Amino acid sequence: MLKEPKIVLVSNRGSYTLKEIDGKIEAVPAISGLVSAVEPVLKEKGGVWVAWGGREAAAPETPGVRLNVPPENPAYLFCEVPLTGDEIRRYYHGFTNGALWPLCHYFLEKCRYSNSEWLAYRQVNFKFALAALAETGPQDIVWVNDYHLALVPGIIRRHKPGLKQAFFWHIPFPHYDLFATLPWARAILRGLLGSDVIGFHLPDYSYNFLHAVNKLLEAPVDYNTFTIRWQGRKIFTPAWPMGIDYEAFQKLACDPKIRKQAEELRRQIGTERIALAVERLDYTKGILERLLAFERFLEEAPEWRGRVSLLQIAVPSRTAVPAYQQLRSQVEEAVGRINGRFSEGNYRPVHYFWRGIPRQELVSYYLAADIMMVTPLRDGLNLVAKEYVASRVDGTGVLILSRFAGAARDLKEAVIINPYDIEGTVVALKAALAMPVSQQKQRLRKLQEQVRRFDVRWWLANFQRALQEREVKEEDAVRRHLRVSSFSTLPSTSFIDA
Ligand code: GDG
Repeated sequence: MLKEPKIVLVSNRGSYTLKEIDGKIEAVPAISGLVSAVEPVLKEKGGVWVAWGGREAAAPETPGVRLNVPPENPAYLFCEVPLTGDEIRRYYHGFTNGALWPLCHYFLEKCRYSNSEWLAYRQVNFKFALAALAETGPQDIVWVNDYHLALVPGIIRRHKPGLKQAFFWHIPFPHYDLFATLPWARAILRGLLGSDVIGFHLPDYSYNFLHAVNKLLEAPVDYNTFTIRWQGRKIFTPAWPMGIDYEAFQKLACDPKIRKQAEELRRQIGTERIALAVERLDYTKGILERLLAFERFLEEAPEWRGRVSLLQIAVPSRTAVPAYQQLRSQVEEAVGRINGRFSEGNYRPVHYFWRGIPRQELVSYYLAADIMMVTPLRDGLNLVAKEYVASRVDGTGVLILSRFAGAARDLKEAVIINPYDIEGTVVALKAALAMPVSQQKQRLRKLQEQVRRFDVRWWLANFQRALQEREVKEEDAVRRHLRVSSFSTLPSTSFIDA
């Protein structure tokens, strides 16, 4: 009997951060949208997660650790790709966060194109691909995630041409004009085309990708079926916005302990209304623009002074990259200025935290917030917006959402704003504060329906189906070729229950 194919998940960071304490490796669970989305699948089905553990290796040839995780109840293998300090600097802080990230978010002026960083990106992609290949049997499925590892599918395809591969690009894919500024744009595209399925959050990102492939590689593309013909293969580039575990957020939001925490938080803040913002401290997230809008709002609406606070959680991120250090100073200066101008007695207009908080606590923040401000200048999707919607079990609350967040395409009942338009954001904030409960409930019902329907299971099932369909076609071809009469000896590709 043939075994069920194993999933080999490949991503820059994985489900664990590794720490060496007194010569012993300790695996600390990592927090990210990707972990919450895909770890349950690996826990259920087993498999391998190939990722950098977040620590610095002494030498390029340092072997990575292989750990059965979760430690208390092992279900899958965590396979570390060790990176040296120099690789971290040039591949991670350099090419991925100093070139690809700003480019894909339309911050061309922040892009630094360096040949040495590109070479490190290539070298590290090789490392990941080789680590994945070492774990992969001929029937297994490789699933690569995100822009850090765009070259991995191409490398794997060269070594094992028959392997089934999926890729998901979590950030925007920019317009061709912008993407073409990258000196290595063609190599990135060729790398991605090693995959059979390349998923994006939005049709616009797929179109941009198809357009770039067509113009830069002169490959035939079909905008109607989201397909590319490349080296004798047909590649599918669908738009599947990532979902969240809706039920899990609802369950947490009903937990009496978390509800009590939310009440406590409201009591501590002490204002009649609370607006909340939660994100990594990143220049794409529009934190500074939001603070400017809040400041303008307090200037224009003195009747709200003392009655509404903004709770800003800024999770430290990419702290070694100068643009992030600069942003932190600007944000903290703005917070200081606003609080200096408008604090009175116990009233503090902005409560600012430069730290991450545990997930359960995060849900208590969602519960405490009358208004959620998700106002990025550009964002591939944005899971926080969906998490807020899912957590509002009493049906109230207002989501203010940037039109430049991918999530705005489906979350139409949110109050949609342009974060570059400070005055417009002030108007939206006033409207949110004045919105009757009946209208809040009406909007939230529709939002919740959307987030519930297109949840993380829907997202994962799409990949399963796409890879299965491809296999059915291949099975047909194999049958015709070998003239065998039964499918029973051919493997199935199920990797998650739909
Ligand atoms: C990239 C794309 C795309 C945040 N703060 C805390 C915390 N979080 C969790 C949230 C959410 C996740 O991190 C953040 O996801 P986002 O989607 O909001 O943003 P990015 O980190 O930029 O993610 C983005 C995403 O990939 C998925 O494809 O949507 O567009 O940029 O799940 O809950 N979690 C905890 N404490 C925090 O302080 N526990």
